[in-house]
Amino acid sequence: PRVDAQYDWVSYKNLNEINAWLDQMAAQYSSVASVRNIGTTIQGRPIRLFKISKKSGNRGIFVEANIHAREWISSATATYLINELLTSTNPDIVDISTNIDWYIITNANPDGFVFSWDSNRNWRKTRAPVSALCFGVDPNRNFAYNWLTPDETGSLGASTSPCTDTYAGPSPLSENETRAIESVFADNAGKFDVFLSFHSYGHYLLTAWGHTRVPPADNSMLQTVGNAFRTALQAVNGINYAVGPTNTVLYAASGASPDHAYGHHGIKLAYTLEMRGNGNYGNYGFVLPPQFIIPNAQEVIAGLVGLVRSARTF
Ligand code: ING
Ligand code: ZN
Repeated sequence: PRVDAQYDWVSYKNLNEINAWLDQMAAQYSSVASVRNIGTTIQGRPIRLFKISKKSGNRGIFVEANIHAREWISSATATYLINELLTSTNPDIVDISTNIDWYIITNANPDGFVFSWDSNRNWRKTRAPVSALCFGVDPNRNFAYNWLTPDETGSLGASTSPCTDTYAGPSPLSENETRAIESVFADNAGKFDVFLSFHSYGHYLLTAWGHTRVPPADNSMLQTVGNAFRTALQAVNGINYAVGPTNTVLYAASGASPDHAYGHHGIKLAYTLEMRGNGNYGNYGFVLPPQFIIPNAQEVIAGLVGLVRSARTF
């Protein structure tokens, strides 16, 4: 099958367009790429994992994007990354696509994403009915490792109130979306050296921990590898990402996926990327104009090349 000439990174694509494109790419590159369902949302939509493996025996990088519905740049960057990994002839990209297996969830929260297109552009959570009047669990507060655990200052960074934007859910991994991601960790134990959670916005590369201010055991490695990402990203368009532990650099948050990847599954190089949406390049927040999709993706991918290069020294 021919890749749809309509698909580009000039405009944001809706869920149907993204899914059709993932199908086309998996078909066109079927010797190295595949897409499969890892779960189903409460509204019946598939949660999909795109996998790229060009060589047997590779270790892997796991990317989760758009777990927060309104952060559209995160899935646009994930599809751009897939396209680069499958089509680029740049030696740095060929290296990371050939010698690393990539597991990429472009849309970790499909129900919320559709709601953000059709009803409320500022929607963050899932669309699970959670009380008489409210919808949505914050999937990035629903992971199991130190779920709903306060930090040293007493800050939870999550809520027990169903109507708030950081509602942690009734129990750890209560949601289909978080269980789907958990199944990828569980089914591929020992496979991943790096876990990346794509968000916007703020120009941050955030490390463990979110749930405590105590630095993680691997803090110096996380910082060194993160600084390599920052340097490589900044070289492209000049943006300067801040690198450091989530709780001290940004804010307290328990039940987020990187804490779970690191604390529960032992994936040391677990990071949150907060991409464009503020600063010198315009204070757009979550509604980043589409002409910034390509520059954002290009600088993030350059950052990832730097991150991989540094990670290989450990
Ligand atoms: N920011 C992240 C959030 O979930 C974060 C920040 C990352 C918190 C990792 C905890 C752990 O709130 C956005 N923009 O969603
Ligand atoms: Zn987010």
